[in-house]
Amino acid sequence: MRKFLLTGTTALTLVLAACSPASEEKAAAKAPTAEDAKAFIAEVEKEYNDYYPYAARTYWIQANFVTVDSNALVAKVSAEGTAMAVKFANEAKKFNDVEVDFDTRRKLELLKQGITLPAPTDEAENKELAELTSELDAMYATGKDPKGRNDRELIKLMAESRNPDELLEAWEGWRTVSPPMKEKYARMVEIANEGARELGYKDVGAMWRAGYDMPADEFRAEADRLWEQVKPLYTSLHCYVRAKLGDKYGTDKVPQDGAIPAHLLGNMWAQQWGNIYDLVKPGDSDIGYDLTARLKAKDYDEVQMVKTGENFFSSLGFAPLPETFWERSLIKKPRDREVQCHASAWSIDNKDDIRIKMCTQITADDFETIHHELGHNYYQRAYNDLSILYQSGANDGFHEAIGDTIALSITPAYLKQIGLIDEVPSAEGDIGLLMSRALDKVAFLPFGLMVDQWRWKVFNGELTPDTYNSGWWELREKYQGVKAPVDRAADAFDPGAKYHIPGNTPYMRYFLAHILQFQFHKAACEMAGFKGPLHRCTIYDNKEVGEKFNAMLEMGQSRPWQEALQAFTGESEMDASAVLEYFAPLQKWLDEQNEGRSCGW
Ligand code: X8Z
Ligand code: ZN
Repeated sequence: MRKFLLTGTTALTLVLAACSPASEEKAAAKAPTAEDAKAFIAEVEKEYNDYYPYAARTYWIQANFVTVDSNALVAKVSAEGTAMAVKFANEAKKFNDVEVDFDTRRKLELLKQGITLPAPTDEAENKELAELTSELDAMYATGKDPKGRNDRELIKLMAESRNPDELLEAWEGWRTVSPPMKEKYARMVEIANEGARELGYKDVGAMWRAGYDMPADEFRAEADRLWEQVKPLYTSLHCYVRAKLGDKYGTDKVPQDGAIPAHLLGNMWAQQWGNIYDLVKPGDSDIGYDLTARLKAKDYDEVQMVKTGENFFSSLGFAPLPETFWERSLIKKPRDREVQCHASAWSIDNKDDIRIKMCTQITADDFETIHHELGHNYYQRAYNDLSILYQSGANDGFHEAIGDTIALSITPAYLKQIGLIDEVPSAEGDIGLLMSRALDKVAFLPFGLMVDQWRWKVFNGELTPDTYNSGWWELREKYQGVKAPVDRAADAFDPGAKYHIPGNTPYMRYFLAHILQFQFHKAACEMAGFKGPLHRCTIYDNKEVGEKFNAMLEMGQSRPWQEALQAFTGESEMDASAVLEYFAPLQKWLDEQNEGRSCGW
């Protein structure tokens, strides 16, 4: 999801007024008051309300038609927005010592930390930054491997092929798009860091960590704490999967005491492993259906997949998507032009003009991604009456967790209810069911964590262009136990081959979301009075749960996230216990399977 909020606007009435000699004199004569702060916020809100739809439309056009012209327009809009946001952040600082009401204080604080890539006040550098980010984004969107294949084709190959040579070729091929990004990326880091320092942060990473309603240093520890909770589960899964891959490809290719080569896990980035379920499925406990095959057998097309997602939200009591969603979304890859295929959800006018953009394929993966994206849209619509400064997730992990929470309710019972499968498999298939979920959700956790561990080191200077790539692989190995299948060339820039790096989307949100969605799911199932294992619970058709869910969504970012969490779950801390409870039967089974193996890497 692209976030426009807090990236600025062009009409700088307020700031111009504040910079005129007359008002400077006034300011010197009179300390700012609570009323001044309120007036400032009101003006900011007005400016952002004007800027937002204009910026959103420009970004939308670029993502749907990636051309030299649309890139140039985005660079301009983005420079305008950043300049505005930086000015507002600096203005907000003037009220640091003024006693103001809760909302004014919260909004002032949000203005100070809500910029993903701040620019220095120097106009030329701001322009350069905007051009760099727009170019990087387009380089990813239009990237092709030496055989002319785009990311979508290569992602499909990585999911389906079991030929290690073919997999390696695709893996290496996609990574040829990123070396030319490296220099631009390094310059981008330099400028954005300068911007962060002007705003009083050590670097951009420190600024990102400041956005969690707790001291920035505590947030780092919070992420580590959550990881420690789930690490044993991940290690068991890794051990089992490595053994199975050893059986399939040979232990010479997959040594049983080290990291797993990254091209064998069914995913271009080895971030979710669900596509190799067939290689690792528990022989005596299979799910009994293949959702991709079922979608195809039932002749689902792209739009019907989205309608099915909408139907789930409707069953919880959410109003149907507006007609304009269907008219304006991009649901199918166009044949004749370059688009940014990485899925995203948009709110164009902060009201009802919500849309998704994804090059949908008829697969179980994309069926889930549709729910993910719709979760963003329903969140955006739920908080659309709030101040524009509050139109965001309670924290960014919440925004990423909403649709995923719904997708956890895609259980066999639900699939039967909507006619996608004929029989609900018996409890004997539960280990298979859990395995399939764990391959996506548990395998993701260390990846979700390491991406921003890498970026934090890039922003604080611990990693430099010379060590960008080796630093990336050190973290991949440390957290994921995954390694590059071949030595990487000196100019390689493998992080750039992952959308969120050239796209500059912070990634810790996905790690948090993978914890939060289980916490939400568990709370929802308790609310629904469900008795039984969490992986069999679906909240489909439960209006009471839907109402409580909506109440949390309506809060947007107006309160600290701890309160939003409390409102829905009764807990005020993020906690991975629900992940452990959900996968407890699998953990037990994995430990039995792993007996005699030496796990870890
Ligand atoms: O980027 C996404 C979403 C859009 S916010 C499709 N995700 C991350 C990724 O693809 O790397 C969802 C899961 C993690
Ligand atoms: Zn998302």
